Amino acid sequence: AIGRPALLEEAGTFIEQFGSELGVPREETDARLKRIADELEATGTYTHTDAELAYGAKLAWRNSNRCVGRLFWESLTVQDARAARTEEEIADAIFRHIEYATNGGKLLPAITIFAPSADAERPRVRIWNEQLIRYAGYRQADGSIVGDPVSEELTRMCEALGWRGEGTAFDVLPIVVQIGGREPRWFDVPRGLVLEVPLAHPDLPAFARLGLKWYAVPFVSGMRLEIGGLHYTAAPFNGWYMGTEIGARNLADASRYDMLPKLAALMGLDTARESTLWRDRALVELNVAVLHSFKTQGVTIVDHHTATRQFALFAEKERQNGRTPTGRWSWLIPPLSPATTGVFHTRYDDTEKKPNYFYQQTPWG
Ligand code: HEM
Ligand code: NRG
Repeated sequence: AIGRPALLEEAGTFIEQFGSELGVPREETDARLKRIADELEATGTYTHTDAELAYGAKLAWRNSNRCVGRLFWESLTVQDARAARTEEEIADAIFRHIEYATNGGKLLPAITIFAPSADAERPRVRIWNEQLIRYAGYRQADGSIVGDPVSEELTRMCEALGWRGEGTAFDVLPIVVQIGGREPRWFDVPRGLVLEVPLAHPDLPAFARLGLKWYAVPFVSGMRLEIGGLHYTAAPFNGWYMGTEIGARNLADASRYDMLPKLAALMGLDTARESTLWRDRALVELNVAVLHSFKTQGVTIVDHHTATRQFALFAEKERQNGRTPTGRWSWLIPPLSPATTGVFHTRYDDTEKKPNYFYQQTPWG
C-alpha cells in the first residue's frame, strides 16, 4: 500500500506536468494542489478532474515504450466510467466502448476508465480478459488445442464459471468482470458488436480455404493505468492493428495458430529443407493476406513500414517539443523484415516515465 506522503508526491508531480504542458496559470495549479492535499487528508485518496483523467491517459500512451503507434497519442477518446458500480454497468460501458471504437471499421482510438484504487494490490475493478475480444482455446484429449492457445487458461476459468463455448477455433470469449473481492461474473459480447475480417489473398484463391479470420480491434484490457499515484486497474484501451501482429505472430507462431506449415503446403513449397525459406515465403503471403483483407473490407490497419515511419515522426515531434522520446527497441521493431525499417537502425532510451500502462498479476492468482 502507498502511504499518504508518497501519494501526495506522485499527485504533485502529475499536477505540475499537467499544468506546465497545458499552460495552466500558476495560481490555479497551486489551488489545485491545496485541494488535493485536503482531500487526501480527509479521505486517504483524491479524485482526478475530467481534464486530468483524459490528459493522464494520453500521457500514459505517449510514455508506452513498447508501442510503435504513439504518433496519434493526442487523439485518444476517453470514456469516464468511474461511476459504474455494478457488474452490469461495467459491462454496458465496455459494450459502448466496443461499439464506439469499432465505428463500422473506421477504428477510433479510445479508453474506458473505471474506478481507481490508491493501492494497486487492492483493485476495485478488474477485467480478467487480457483483451476484450479474443478467441477461446480448448485443450483436447490428445493434448492439442482448438482455437487460440494463448487463451487456454482464461477459457478454463470461464468454463469453471459456467460459460460454454461452441468449440470452434474462433469462439469469442465472454468478458469476465470482478468487483473488489466478489465472485467474478461473465458477459457474452453481443454478436453484432464483434467486427471480424475473413482472410483472403489477392492472388492465391486457395488461401480462403484455410478458413482464417481475425477480429478487427485489439482492445487491451488487462493493464493498469497509473496517473498521479492512482491505479486504474480496469482501463481497457484500443487503437488498431499493425498487420504483423496478426500475420507474423497470432496466426504464425508455433505456439499460437501455427499456420505456416499449412500455408506452405497450399502454396506448394518444398518444406523438406529449411534452406528453401518456405517459412519466410509463407510468412510474407500470410501478411499480404491480412493487410489486403482488412483494406478491402474497410477496416483500419497499418503495415509495418508505414507504422515505423509514423513512429519516427513521433520521435521527431517529441524532440521538437523539448522531450526525449523513449522506446524499447526490441518491441518497436516489427517481427517481419525488421532491418528494412528505420527503427531497426536507431537506438532508443528505454526510461519508464509515468503516467503509464503496467502489467498486473493475473486476477485469479
Ligand atoms: C504495444 C501498435 C494504439 C498502448 C503495441 C504494439 C504494437 C502497437 C504493434 C506491440 C504489440 C505486441 O507486440 O504484442 C499500436 C497501433 C496503434 C496503437 C498501430 C494505433 C493507434 C495504442 C493505444 C494505446 C497503446 C491507443 C493506449 C492508450 C500500448 C501499450 C503497449 C502497446 C501499453 C504494450 C503492450 C504490452 O506490453 O503487451 N502497440 N498501438 N497503443 N501499445 Fe500500442
Ligand atoms: N499484439 C496483440 C495486441 C497488442 C496491442 N496492439 C495494439 N494496440 N495495436 C494482438 O492481439 O495481436 N492498440 O491499442 O492498438
